[in-house]
Amino acid sequence: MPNTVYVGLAVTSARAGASTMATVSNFAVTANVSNAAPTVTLTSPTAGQSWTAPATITLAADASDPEGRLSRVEFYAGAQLLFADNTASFGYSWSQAPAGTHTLKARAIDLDGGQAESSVSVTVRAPNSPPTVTLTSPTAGQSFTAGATITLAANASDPEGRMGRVDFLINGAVRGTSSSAPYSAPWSTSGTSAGTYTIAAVAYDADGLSTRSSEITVTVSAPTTTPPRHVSFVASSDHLGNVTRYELRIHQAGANTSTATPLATSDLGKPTPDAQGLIIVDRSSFFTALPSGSYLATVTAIGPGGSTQSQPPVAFVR
Ligand SMILES: [Ca+2]
Ligand SMILES: [Ca+2]
Repeated sequence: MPNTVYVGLAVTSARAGASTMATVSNFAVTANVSNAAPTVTLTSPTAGQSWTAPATITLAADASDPEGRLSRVEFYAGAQLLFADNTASFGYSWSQAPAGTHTLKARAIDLDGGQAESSVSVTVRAPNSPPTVTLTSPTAGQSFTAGATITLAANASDPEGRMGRVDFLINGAVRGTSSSAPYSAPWSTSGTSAGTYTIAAVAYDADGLSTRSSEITVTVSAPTTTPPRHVSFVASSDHLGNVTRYELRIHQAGANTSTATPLATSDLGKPTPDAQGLIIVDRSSFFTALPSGSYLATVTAIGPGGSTQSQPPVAFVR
């Protein structure tokens, strides 16, 4: 409600000759003593938003005054005035925002001394650092037999405490992932070819940085089996009359031993059968020389009239 208040006394004077004429008048103004405060809402950022330093934070506010006498909107970080904007739309881009928790505030001020505030709390994190990682299992130079399950394990941590996951690489390819400490994953070597393998761990933090551990090498060897030593077979019924020698023939498992070409052969000669008609020949060096694998064995009796192969073939593993 407008009131008339006396706020001053104006005196003007004019020199006229030797005398001074003075005019005195009461000076009256009207002022709206029931000024309504402006309203303001900080629309950006939103409460709880976070950045990684150095951050650029966009501040924006909606503000108005019931009397339409808005003066400006001031933006603050804590007590620090960042910017005073006297033109809508009200905003400010705060660059190089330092790490820490900041109370960001918009203060609207009208031309009549009314004001209002709106604030949010946001976080600027320290610049991100990559995680650290050390492969703890297996250890360099360890040997395993194919079929064994090898435990892949690593110690990993992030300076910001924001670990993501650890990947385990075998020969550069991810073969296991662990997303929580203690970081480990099993590596089944069933079906793995014999040879050397490089192993490394890669730790990822939740903010996109990663670190690769140093690499180690382990050896995977073929399953160990004891090779056969002897060949034993029943002598041919033609042993005395028509057989000149016997031949041991080795085929890959699954081969047709009647038609396939043998992988290896060993001339057994013509040993003398025992009292039961059995012939036993030591061929340990021949079996030891075979590559690891699954095989079929037959013995063929050979003579001038032809040859006869033992049936059925005998399976063995080297
Ligand atoms: Ca006002
Ligand atoms: Ca980090």
